[in-house]
Amino acid sequence: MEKTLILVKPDGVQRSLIGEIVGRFERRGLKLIGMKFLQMTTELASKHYAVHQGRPFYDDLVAYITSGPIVAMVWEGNDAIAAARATIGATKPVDASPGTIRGDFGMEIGRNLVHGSDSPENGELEASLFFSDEELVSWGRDLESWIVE
Ligand code: DAT
Ligand code: MG
Repeated sequence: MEKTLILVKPDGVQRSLIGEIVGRFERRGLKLIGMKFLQMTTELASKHYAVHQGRPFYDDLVAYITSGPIVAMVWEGNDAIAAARATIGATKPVDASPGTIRGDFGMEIGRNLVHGSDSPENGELEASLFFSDEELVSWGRDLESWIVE
């Protein structure tokens, strides 16, 4: 089963959009298996954004993601990565379709509200940066058969 790490970034928390954002993944049919509220350290941010080290926007990206508390979540499902990224929308909010989180609430790439993993491998890796195995909960959802064939 695929896992995706979803972050409500500091702008999402500051703008009181936690519930709105969480609700979109929940209503989509993804299954929540881990959730916490925290402020990222520079050390955690440098691991999470390791692939972007050296890019011109890297310092601003780390400053932004560590600037206030975030909500970190792991959501599970068949095709969880693709489903979550479609719900989030394009990286640049101006290019994101209305109906997506970034398309409905965002204006700038440096304030794009949400993170979602981009591959099953990175989903596992990123989940392990934020959650221990014990913090991820395996549970049976009673309405599963109404979401998954
Ligand atoms: P995504 O968050 O859609 O997976 P990404 O992994 O390419 O996008 O980049 C991570 C974050 O870095 C992205 O959410 C915003 C920032 N970023 C990416 N490209 C950027 C750019 N050209 N200028 C400024 N910030 C950028
Ligand atoms: Mg990415």
